[in-house]
Amino acid sequence: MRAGPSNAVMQDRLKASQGNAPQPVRANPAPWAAQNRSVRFEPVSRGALFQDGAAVEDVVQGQNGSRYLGDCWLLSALAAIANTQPKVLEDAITDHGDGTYTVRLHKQDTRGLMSSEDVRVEGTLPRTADGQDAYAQRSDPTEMWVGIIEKAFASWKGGYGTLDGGIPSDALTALTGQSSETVFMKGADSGELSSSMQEAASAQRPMVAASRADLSLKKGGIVPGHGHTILNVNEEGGTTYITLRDPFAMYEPSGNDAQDGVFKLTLEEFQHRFQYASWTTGDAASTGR
Ligand SMILES: [Ca+2]
Ligand SMILES: [Ca+2]
Repeated sequence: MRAGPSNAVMQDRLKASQGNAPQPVRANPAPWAAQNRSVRFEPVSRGALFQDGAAVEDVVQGQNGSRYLGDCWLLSALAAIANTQPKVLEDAITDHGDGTYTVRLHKQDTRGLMSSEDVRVEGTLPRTADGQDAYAQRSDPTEMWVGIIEKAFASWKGGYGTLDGGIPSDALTALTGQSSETVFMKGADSGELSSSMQEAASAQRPMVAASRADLSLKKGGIVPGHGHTILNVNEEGGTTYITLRDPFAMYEPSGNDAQDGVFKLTLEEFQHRFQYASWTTGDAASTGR
């Protein structure tokens, strides 16, 4: 079945034609390729795809040296889907029982037509020379889903290096098979923003956001040019709050309890510190051939 472009896609095109396209995000100035030399692939001892299902905390981006890969755009989207529609992640992966896995990934072309591709990968995961996880980290060393999906993306796009920088809504679409809507913070009406974001959150749509590529954000504890997960949007006493998570599971403004990357901003603070937010539109995938 074929479908025309959704309203969201047309809106995005309109915004793009006004010079307002989502900018790719990656949160590290160092080049990626030089850090890749020591990585090798190893089987996972007593590994399972999921331990207690897919959860936000399962997703941790690696930092420093050969552990780092700038795929915050992908990992923030994985945490967003785990937060709202974990079954989508469980359904996206097939375990063949022979040490290989297939991940179904979707792509939407400029006309809005969705197509899918099944990407089969071996169950070995990348490790650094000193025996640590490279790229996505495992909070539970036996839980593989994040590493398998990251590996399938790498295979799909042409290597881990191609994941170094990207657009979070592309990852949402790839995993859910749904088109996405992106709203830009600059000049947005805060009332409209508040209602559309609250609506998306209460509809359990996976939501992501990109911080501005402004180094001064660091002083306030926020990683600049970085994909974040939006965990919640709610209103208290007339003020709209956005709860966010840094996929490193670490960086946040002070006064936000445990240093786990989860923090809360008012909508006004969010508008100043972030470039754009995206969420799925909920349209069912229209899979082309
Ligand atoms: Ca889990
Ligand atoms: Ca926190």
